[in-house]
Amino acid sequence: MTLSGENMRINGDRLWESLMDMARIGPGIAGGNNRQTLTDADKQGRELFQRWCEEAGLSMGVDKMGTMFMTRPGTDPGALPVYVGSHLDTQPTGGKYDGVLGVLSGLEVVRTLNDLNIRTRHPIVVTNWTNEEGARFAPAMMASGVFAGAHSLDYAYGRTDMEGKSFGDELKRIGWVGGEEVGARKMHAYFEYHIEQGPILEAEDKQIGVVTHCQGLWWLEFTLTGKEAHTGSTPMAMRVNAGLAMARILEMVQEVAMANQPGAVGGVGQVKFSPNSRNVLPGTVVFTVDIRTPDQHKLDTMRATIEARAAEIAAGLGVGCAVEAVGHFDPVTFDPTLVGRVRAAAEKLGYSHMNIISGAGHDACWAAKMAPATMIMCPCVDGLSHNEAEDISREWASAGADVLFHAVLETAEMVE
Ligand code: HGY
Ligand code: MN
Ligand code: MN
Repeated sequence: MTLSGENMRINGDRLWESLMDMARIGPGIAGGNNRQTLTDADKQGRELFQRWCEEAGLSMGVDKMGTMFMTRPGTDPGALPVYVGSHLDTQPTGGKYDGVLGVLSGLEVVRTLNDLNIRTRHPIVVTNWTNEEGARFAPAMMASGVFAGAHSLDYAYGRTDMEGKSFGDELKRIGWVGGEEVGARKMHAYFEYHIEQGPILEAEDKQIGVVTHCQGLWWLEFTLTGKEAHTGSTPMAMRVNAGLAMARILEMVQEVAMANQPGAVGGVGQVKFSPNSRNVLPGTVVFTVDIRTPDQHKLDTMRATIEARAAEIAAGLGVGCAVEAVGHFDPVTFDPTLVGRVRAAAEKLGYSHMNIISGAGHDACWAAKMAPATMIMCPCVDGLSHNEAEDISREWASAGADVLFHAVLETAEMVE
């Protein structure tokens, strides 16, 4: 078979089959997945991925955050590897493709190189980052954050889930504490292929998102302290109502996000009332405000405004208010050379494409601190993600993986 550019395509059926096989591990209750980080399901998913990679001739390295690095050797032992990664962990009510598409498409790139008997000067490393989602242990993109030096290993190990279990203990429990120092690896380049998780590509009828930037993020964890009291017999004037304070703060977050349009978002996905009894006014209310925007100035002023106004709201109700930033990264600009290669690959392959800013956070955002990095996106149905109904077409999956293949091959340098 002549190896000319546009003829080289990945095996879409094989990729789809791998996606469906992985989706059987940690099934959700409505067709998606619940394969949260460091659970037994995550352990099973890791073992399956490891087996597939070893069948494809890759050798495994694991670091102290449990991130899996699966290496295909290059011809030049002195050449830094091209990394192709994403994550296998999911939200509790996650979809089958968020993260998984990028990891298994990286494996498909290697499988296709093997099929075509292509050697590359740079090694290629397919990567599964631990705890991208941050659902069980905040922050999101935790392992790639430690890799980039944004968090210490001790900080990460000490993070606890809703049941008080620590990240470090759970990583040990599933047997995935690796020996490599986190961040010791050096990268020539990093690629991440991911579903858009938003409505733009589908609405614009584009097959490929050429990701130029990723919006920045703050996760602000508020702890409001009220007074536990009977919801029936406590007069309204006597209440120290942390639940009411939370509601007013949520309304204010919505207002601040809307005041910073276009391009800003703000909301809350998780609230914990204690003691969480129907007829007890909460003693404490803990919730995380998630704000994002591609604009650095807006990101910082939104945070300052929200924290100041939340303190006023709480004080007006006599409620204690403490806030801790439990997640953050500034807006990211991806590497123009790699972005150009993604665009050129889409054009060479005849796929429709457009520039896009990533709404969701990704491990690529931290990888970009360590090496030239960029992303490729495919559409998802109705822009839906972080929902078990998340869906993509086989054609979308394959088109993005083809672009990934060509961009990675160009960067890793095919050896004639
Ligand atoms: O929060 C995010 O953007 C990612 O899905 N972890
Ligand atoms: Mn993801
Ligand atoms: Mn996600």
